[in-house]
Amino acid sequence: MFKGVLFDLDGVITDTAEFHYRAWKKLGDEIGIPLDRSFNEQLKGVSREDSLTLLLAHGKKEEQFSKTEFLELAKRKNEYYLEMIQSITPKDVFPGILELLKDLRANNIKISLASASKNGPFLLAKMGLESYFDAIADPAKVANGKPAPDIFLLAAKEIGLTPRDCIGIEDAKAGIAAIIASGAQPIGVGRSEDLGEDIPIVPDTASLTFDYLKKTWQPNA
Ligand code: UVW
Repeated sequence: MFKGVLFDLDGVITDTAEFHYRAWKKLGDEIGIPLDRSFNEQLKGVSREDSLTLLLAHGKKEEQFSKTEFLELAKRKNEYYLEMIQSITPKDVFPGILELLKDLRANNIKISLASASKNGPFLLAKMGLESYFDAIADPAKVANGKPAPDIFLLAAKEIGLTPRDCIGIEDAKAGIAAIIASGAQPIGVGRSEDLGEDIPIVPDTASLTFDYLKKTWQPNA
């Protein structure tokens, strides 16, 4: 039986993935790099700075901004995003997530946050979910962002477990790659076309029940 669950946040616990998209789109429009939802798939789960690097490369404008301007653009995007997430409340927690967190706690399964977002603690507080989490891995402490495994390795370590004893839950391609690289067992939320044909996928979080997690767990994997 698994001993821990490592949660991504954006797009798994609540719909912040949509706010990230809108904030990047607003910034992109301002600097002449239109972005659509298909390109946005590449930014999902990826850190703010790495997302901006991808966006500038997408618009072939990587040479156009100095380091200072790059940091200003990243800050501007975060300001747009922060404005959008002020209104988040416990009502915005995705269906099934609160029940899953409660069931995991009732069964002594450790819970850790493995999000690339520096806004993770703020969002968990807004949704009233802080007390369910045994740990929040600090993305500032890891050298490499998703798809590297670092944040999942740290999230497992913070709850005193090895990733092999954990399930990781993600809605993004880079995140699934990071879970697999860490040695944890992945569950994807979304479409197999986006996330991979060879892993357990649920179409939405309502299907993420404790029973489903137990069913997908492969003891000797
Ligand atoms: C991500 O976009 C993942 O991070 P942040 O919320 O820190 O910008």
